[in-house]
Amino acid sequence: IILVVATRNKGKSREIRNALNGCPVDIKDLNDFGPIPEVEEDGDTFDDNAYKKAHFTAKVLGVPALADDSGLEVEALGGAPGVYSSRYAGPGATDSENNAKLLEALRGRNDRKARFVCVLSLAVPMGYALTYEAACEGIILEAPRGDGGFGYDPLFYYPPLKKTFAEMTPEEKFSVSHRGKALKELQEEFDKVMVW
Ligand code: ITT
Repeated sequence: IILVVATRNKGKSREIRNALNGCPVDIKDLNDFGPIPEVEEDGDTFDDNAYKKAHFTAKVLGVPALADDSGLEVEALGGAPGVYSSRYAGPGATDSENNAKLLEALRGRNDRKARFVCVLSLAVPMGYALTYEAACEGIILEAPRGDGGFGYDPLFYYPPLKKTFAEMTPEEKFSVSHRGKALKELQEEFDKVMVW
């Protein structure tokens, strides 16, 4: 069976591939295919966008697709950047531009609570989609720490492990992150319905 991870984000794709490593499915992502139409991520919620990406990809490629829509919600910024996390500093922004913009937005603020949210949507061609959602709470630091992970990881400090996501090993991040938790829910359901 082929499962396409409906993403072009290499950090996400790596984490999802690692998690599904034991499943006997042939995992691909959008970078493994030639040019295919882009889905417009214009939903107001992670849920809407995850569903759109999964459905669109399953339909266009004719194979099951797993989409991840995720982002960072900062309490003092009213939940921003939220669904705009990947383009917080503008269309095509790099991770470091987004991180710089976040530090600027929080400059001088003491309330630095934030949470990462991940919604996974699993769709088959012409079928319904299953959805899994999870979050992880932390604090936005005043300067980056660590060089693992991707996106906002160097700024996201997770108090229980006293590390940023970028200072964790991939296994540590998986055990506590929004994506790790959502993937575990998905895997439990796989285990109930699939006979490998
Ligand atoms: P695809 O739509 O192709 O999957 P994308 O990066 O545009 O890629 P999203 O719209 O879901 O995906 O945006 C997610 C953004 O949220 C991502 O680019 C990061 O900036 C941030 N993000 C999500 N999960 C993260 C994580 O585990 N660590 C750090 N940043 C994360």
